[in-house]
Amino acid sequence: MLKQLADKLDQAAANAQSITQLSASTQLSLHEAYEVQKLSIGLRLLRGEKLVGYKLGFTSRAKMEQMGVDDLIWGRLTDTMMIADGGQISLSDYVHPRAEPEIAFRLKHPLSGKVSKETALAAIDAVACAIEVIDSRYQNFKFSLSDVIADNCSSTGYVVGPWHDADTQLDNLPMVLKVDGIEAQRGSSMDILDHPLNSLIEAARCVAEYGESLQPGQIVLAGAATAAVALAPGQTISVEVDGLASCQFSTM
Ligand code: OOG
Repeated sequence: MLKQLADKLDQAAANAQSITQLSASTQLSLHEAYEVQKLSIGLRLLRGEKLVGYKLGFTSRAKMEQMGVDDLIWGRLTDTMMIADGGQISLSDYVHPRAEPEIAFRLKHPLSGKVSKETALAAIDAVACAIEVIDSRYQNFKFSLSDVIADNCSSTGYVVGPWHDADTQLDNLPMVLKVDGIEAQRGSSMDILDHPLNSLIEAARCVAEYGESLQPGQIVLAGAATAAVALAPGQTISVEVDGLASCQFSTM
């Protein structure tokens, strides 16, 4: 049964077609929802995609309020989800995409389970500003917690800006998402679990609950600092974070 749900979500993502929420007909526990996510991403890996990291979701109040959900969630990132900084995406590949301003970590040491701030800091290779493109496979971008977990937490694409040294300070940095150069959302790195490093610590703990670990070379997206912005064709979306080089992409 979980395999069928994984197939359904994989097909919906591959064909950019929305489906009815799984919760309309099936009550999944959170554990089962993570199993569906794993099976569904497993299909992508079987087709040759590579696991390149993880993302956290609902790490800020703004996102929890926008989506009416209040629990931390995590999903998987694959290589084909990467959008080049300055690149262009075609909205025909998406159902109803939205963009969010984020912070990305690249790791140089493995991390798994309960780790201290010092251990997490020592595992960071580099940090960057990032934009996540989320796209729910569910009609009207509406879901329950188990629905969104099964749907890989709406992960679809991400842009990472130029990398900076691991010791770049990330306390309370203003973060702005612009559409065509005009501010659309403003937040602070502090809006992400009080500090984005806490997202990395949470990511290590969350994946370990499911027998996985963060690996050297992998990327972790810390979660959006603000609500997400719906995309339309012909836009340029940029994210500016004080002290970090910015990144952007455009839509067609
Ligand atoms: C779920 C993904 C949330 C974030 O950064 O909070 C997320 C969604 O809103 O569709 O990526």
